[in-house]
Amino acid sequence: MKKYFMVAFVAVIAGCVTAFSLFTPATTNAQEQSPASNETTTVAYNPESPLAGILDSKPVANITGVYNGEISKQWGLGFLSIENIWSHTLGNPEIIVAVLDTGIDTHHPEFAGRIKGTVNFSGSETSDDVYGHGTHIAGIIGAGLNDSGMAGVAPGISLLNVKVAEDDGTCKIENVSRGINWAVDNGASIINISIQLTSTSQALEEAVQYAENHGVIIVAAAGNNSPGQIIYPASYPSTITVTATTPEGKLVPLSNIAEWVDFALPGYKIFSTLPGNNYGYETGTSFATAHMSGFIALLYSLVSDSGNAAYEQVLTLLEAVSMESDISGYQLKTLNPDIIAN
Ligand SMILES: [Ca+2]
Repeated sequence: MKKYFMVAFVAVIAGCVTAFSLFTPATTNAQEQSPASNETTTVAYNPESPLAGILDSKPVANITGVYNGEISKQWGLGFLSIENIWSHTLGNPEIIVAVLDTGIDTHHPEFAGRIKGTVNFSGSETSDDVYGHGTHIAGIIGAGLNDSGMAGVAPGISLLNVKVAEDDGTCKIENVSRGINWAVDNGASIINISIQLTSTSQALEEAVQYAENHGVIIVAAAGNNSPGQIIYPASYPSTITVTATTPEGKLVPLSNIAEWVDFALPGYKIFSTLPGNNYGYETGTSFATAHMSGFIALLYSLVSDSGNAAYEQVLTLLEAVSMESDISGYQLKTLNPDIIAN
C-alpha cells in the first residue's frame, strides 16, 4: 500500500531539510521568546461589523493580563487579535473539532476533560500520539486557558482524537476517508486535516462531500515543499485551505501556494503542546491550518443556530472577517479580526 507523508515531515522522509527544522528547536526553550503581543487594549468593536449583533448579545469575560503570562510565546494569537473574541467566548464545549492526525496525547493537562472521543484507524497499537504532530495541532486549536503552558485559539471547545496517521508520520488515503466519516458521525463541527495527500480516491471525495452535506467544515493544510503538485483534500473546493505566514506577513519558505489555497495564517515558530506534558515550536502549513480550525470553532461558539444553519452562518462570519492580502507577491485571504474592533 502506497503511503503519504504528514505535511511537516514530508521532506524529512525524502532526505531533505524539513520545513520546520530550519527554524525551530524540537523542544521547549524557556529562554526563547517568539515575537509576542503585549496588547492589552480595551475591547471594542465596530457597530457596523456583521459580528456586532452577535457580540452584543454575549457576556464579556475578563481576560486582562493574559498576554503577559500564559500566551506570551504565541504570536499567532496576537495576529488574530484574539482578545476581541475571547472577551465574548473562549469557545463552547459543545463545539467539537476533530483532529485527524498522528493522535493526541490525551493525558496532556492542557486537554483535561475536553477530549470527547478517540478512535484509531492507523496501524499503530496505540491511539496516543507517538510522533508528536497531532498533539501540537490539538494544542494550537484548543489547549486550555489554565494559567499553565499556553492556550489554544479556542481554549473552551472540545476535541476528537482521530488517529489516521502512523507512528512514523505517514498516512494512507483510506484512513483519512474513514476518519472524516467517523468525525461527521461523532458530532464534529470542524475537521482539521494537516496532512498532504498527493493523490485521492473515490472514497475520499465521497467523505469530503459527506462532511459538506452535514454542515461540517474541513480545514486542510496546503502542504509543504511540493510545488506544482495537487494536494488532497486541500484542493477540493469545499475545504478551507491554509498556507503559512511569518510574523512579518511573508510566506513561510517551502509553504505550498496554488490557486486552490484560500488563506495564509501564522505558521512560523508556533509554540504548542507536545507529548509527555511538553511544549515546543514548529513551523509549517500544518500549524497555520490549526489556527484556522480554532478560529472557526470560536465563530461556531458565537452562533446560536445548529446544523447546516450554523454552517452557513459561520461561513458568512468568516467572510466578514477575511481580507485580501499580498503575501510575498501572492494574493491570498487572511483573517482581520480587527474589523470587529476599533
Ligand atoms: Ca494552558
